[in-house]
Amino acid sequence: MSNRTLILVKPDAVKRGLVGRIIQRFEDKGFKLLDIKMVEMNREMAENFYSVHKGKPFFENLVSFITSGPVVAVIMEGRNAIDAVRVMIGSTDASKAAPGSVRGDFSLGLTDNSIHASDSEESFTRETAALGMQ
Ligand code: FUP
Repeated sequence: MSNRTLILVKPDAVKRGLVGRIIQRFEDKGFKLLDIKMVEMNREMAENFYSVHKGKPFFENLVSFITSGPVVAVIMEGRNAIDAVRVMIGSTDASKAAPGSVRGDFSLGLTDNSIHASDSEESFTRETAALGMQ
């Protein structure tokens, strides 16, 4: 049970002015923000961040989307953080995400699905390193 996780408010949500409302949900839930940074990811950062998806058919599209504008990266702390935050963000395909989840309430997309959250401690370590955080 890991007590820290990383979220990214993705370029679609930053462009739509949703940063505050999205981060508010995690503060409301009880998470403590440990670090927050606006980042314009370059191709190398994006490839490292999403290295587990290299070779998949959607990889190029994913890299081009995540580098299309600034993201807001937040490291937060709270009980069972990785699993709890995954529940709060909702299904990857936002068109199927439950109402009440971030994706369910703010997005319809699959690639442009408004938010990312680490799915394991290993991912958290890889992702924070790719962003130059920690
Ligand atoms: P998630 O952990 O919910 O963000 O989902 P995945 O790790 O499965 O996918 C990583 C990113 O790839 C997601 F943000 C959405 C994107 N993706 C696509 O664009 N097309 C697909 O077919 C699957 C995932």
